[in-house]
Amino acid sequence: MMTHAMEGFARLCDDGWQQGWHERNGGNLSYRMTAEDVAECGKMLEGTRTFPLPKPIPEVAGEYFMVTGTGRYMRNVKIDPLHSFGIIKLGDKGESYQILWGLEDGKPTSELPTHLLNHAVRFQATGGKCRVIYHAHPANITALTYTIKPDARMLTRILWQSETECAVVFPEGIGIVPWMVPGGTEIAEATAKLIKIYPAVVWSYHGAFASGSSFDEAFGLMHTIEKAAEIYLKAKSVGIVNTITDDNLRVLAKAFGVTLNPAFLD
Ligand code: 2HA
Ligand code: ZN
Repeated sequence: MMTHAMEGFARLCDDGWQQGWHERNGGNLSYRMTAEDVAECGKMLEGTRTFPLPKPIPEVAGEYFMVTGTGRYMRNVKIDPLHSFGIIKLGDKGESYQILWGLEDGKPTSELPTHLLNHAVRFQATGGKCRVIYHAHPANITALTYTIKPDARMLTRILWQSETECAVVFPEGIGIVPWMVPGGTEIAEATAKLIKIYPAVVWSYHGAFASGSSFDEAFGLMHTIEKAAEIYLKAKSVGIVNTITDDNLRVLAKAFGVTLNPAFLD
C-alpha cells in the first residue's frame, strides 16, 4: 500500500525522470516525514536492519525519512516502490539509521550523508519548515558550470538575469561547490555550509541539490533553476545584447516583497 506521502515522493521521482534529469541511477530524494505521515504507515513500519552513519547527525535524531535507494533508478520508483525507496528512522543520537520499510535488497542512496546534513542545516535555517532535499542531474545547469568559475555571486546573477521569476523564487541566491568526489562526508559538509544560506546548491560538472517545505517547492525550485540555465545557454549561444538590469531586479523585489541578497547586487 502507498500512503499519501509515498505517492507524493514517487510522483516527484517520476516528474524528474520525465524531465530527463535522472539517467541510469542518477539523482536521489529524501523527505522528512510528519507525525501524520508516520501514523498513516501504521503496521507497515518494522525495524529489521540497523546501520551506522559515518558521522552522527544529532540535529535530526529520531526523525523518520523517506529516501531513494543506492543504485536504484528514479524511473522505477513508481512501478517498484519497495525496491526503489524506503523509510528509515534515525537513532536517538543520530548516530545510526534503521530501515523500517522498503529498500528491499538494498540500502539508502550513496548521498545519504549529504541529504541528512542538508536536512539538519535547512531545518534550522527554515525554523523546521524544510522537509525535502532533492538531487538531480539536469543538463543545462550542469553545462553552465563549465562556463563560469564556481562562484555563487556569478551563478546567481546569471540565473536572476535569465528569467524574471528567478529573483522572486530564490532571493537568497544559489550556492555552488567546485568539483568534488560525490558520495562522501567532504562534499556533504561543503554542501551543508552553503545550503545554510541558499535554498539550492549546484555541484560543478554534476548536478544540483534543491530543498523545500514540500515536494512541489523542491521540484519547482530545481525546475526554475534548470529552466533559467537553459534560457541563458540559448541566449548566450546566439549572443546576449540585453539583460535584466540591477535596477530591474530592485523594482521586482519591491513589487513582490522579497529581499534580494545585497551581496549579489551591483
Ligand atoms: O545516485 O546521483 O551523486 C547517484 C548520484 C550520485
Ligand atoms: Zn548525482
